[in-house]
Amino acid sequence: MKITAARVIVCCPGRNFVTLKIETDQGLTGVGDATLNGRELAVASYLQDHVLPCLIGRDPQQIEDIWQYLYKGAYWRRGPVTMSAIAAVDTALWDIKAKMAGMPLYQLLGGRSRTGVMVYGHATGRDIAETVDEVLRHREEGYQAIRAQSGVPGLEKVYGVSTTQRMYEPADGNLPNEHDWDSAKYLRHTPRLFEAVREAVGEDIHLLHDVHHRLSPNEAAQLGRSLEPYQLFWMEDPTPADNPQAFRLIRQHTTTPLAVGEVFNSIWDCKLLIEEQLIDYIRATVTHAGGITHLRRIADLAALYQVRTGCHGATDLSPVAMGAALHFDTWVPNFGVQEYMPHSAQMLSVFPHDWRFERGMLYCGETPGHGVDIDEKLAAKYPYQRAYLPVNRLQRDGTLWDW
Ligand code: GCO
Ligand code: MG
Repeated sequence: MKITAARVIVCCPGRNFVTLKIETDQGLTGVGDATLNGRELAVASYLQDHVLPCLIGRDPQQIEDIWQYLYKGAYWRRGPVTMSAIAAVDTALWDIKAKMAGMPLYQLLGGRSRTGVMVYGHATGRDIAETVDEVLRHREEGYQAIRAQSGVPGLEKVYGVSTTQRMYEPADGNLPNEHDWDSAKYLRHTPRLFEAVREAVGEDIHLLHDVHHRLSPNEAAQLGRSLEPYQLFWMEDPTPADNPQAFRLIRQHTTTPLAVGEVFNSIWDCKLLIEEQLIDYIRATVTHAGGITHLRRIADLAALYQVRTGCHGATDLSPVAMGAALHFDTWVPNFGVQEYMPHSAQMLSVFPHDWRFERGMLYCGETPGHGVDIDEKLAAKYPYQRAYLPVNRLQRDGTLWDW
């Protein structure tokens, strides 16, 4: 069996997606997601200019060898651009292999470990009252796990809160928008938010919160402690994880569970956090962490230390990523939760898929492969549009801060 063609498709049905499609001499095709929000064309070029010429003629069944070839062979290892490109190839090859076997991907990985995938939805509001309403609306829709974010009094624009629409889209500018930040205001406000949310929603719903890398380790420890009465499922990215040792301090002071890893692209980013049991959930994804082949290694390492998965699932990961993630989640023994930020109908129309949402759970389909394709004709109607993630500055003096 041989790879006969491979194409990178960049489209913008409401937001940018980079998709790789691989074709074989036996007529089977596979797709993978390579979207790196705000830096999409870098991955498209990495694939187009450097990876695809090496793929033509190779046997698509040799997934492991191709993974090693692209990883070790480039000499320049790791990094989000490289690992997203490798991920797209890997995901497309697993799709092809599962189609060859006539099986849904989760069967090839080792079979079903659960009936469905618990997801968490996003409840966001401009203030506490709005967030409480959104949490209750999610509960009505059947969600068992809900992430709560709200505007912070005195701050113009904060992470996760859209001022104009209900759906929040992180890449919101044709040049980077500027947000403002004040850790003290946020630290005062957030326990109040969770007090109100917990009071309204009761004890049975899992509550999550994303700090988006904005606190110092000491501040993160304070926040974790002040949220303990509200029994969070997790507190996400409380401080940047560039220096994983920083989590030792947080861990010493709070039992609020921690989730980290949406920006990780390699097992080496995760290693210390997992081995020292400094986190409870690892958020690496199929798309940014080297595909199914590499994410599986991360999950297996995590399992040794009772760390569970909580794959990133924002809208900047395409429906292809969601399809692959759901097969992974259906199999992985140490599953925790899957993020679910629904794509718009327009986005979904470009990616025919067989997964479905029902009362707080996502279910992968049973069609061979990972169950997601791309409608290339439709995709061609939505050309790339430049879009950036925002930057964040301290309100006090404009110092550039973590976003
Ligand atoms: C999340 C994330 C996202 C990211 C986005 C960046 O927890 O869902 O933090 O909202 O900001 O994916 O591209
Ligand atoms: Mg996050």
